[in-house]
Amino acid sequence: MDHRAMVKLSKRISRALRHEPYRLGLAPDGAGWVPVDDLLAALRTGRAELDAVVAGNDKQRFAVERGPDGVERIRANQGHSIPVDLGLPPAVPPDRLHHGTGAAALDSIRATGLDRGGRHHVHLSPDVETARRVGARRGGQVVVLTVDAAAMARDGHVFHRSANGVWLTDAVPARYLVD
Ligand code: HQG
Repeated sequence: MDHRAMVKLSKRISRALRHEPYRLGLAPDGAGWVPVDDLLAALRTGRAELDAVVAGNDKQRFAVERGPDGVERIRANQGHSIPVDLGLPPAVPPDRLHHGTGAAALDSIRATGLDRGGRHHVHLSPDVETARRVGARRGGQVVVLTVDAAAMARDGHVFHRSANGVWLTDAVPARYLVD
């Protein structure tokens, strides 16, 4: 499979597992897991293609494992809009985390802080480079914000670290944005 085909399939899998499994006739369990065979059938794709996307994914978006019933299953590591409980334990974040966004959102973010929008959490990156890449998806000028995660944690905000190193929290009030 060439790179373009991998990206395309990765997007289809993301959409299926994070946003619209029900439209495809898939029934994720409470933690977002779907039997691999069900996903292959729903997307009309092959196992080799799926394995290539899971292994070659730039961001490790998906996890594949054998469930307690012996059936192989897959889920997205984060980014859902459907209700799922990923079961991630609270974790102590690094002192500083970063969030990349477009310049157009800056005034609003400075006024109301970062909100989770259509997802379950605000997504924060451990390093500036990753945050810059996330922000670049918006087009236009990229802004990388720094979050005082140490202060947030001290004040009782809960963080989780997803399986691919993205830091998740419910919201970032504006006062924790550091210049
Ligand atoms: C912005 C991708 C105005 C926020 C990425 C962002 C990431 C506000 C957008 C992951 C705001 C939401 C998540 C406020 C937040 N006013 N704008 N108060 N608060 N925003 O896509 O963090 O490829 O839901 O800055 O790489 O961009 O899907 O979040 O621009 O890891 O695996 O509202 O999604 O990963 O956009 O990206 P998103 P995100 P995947």
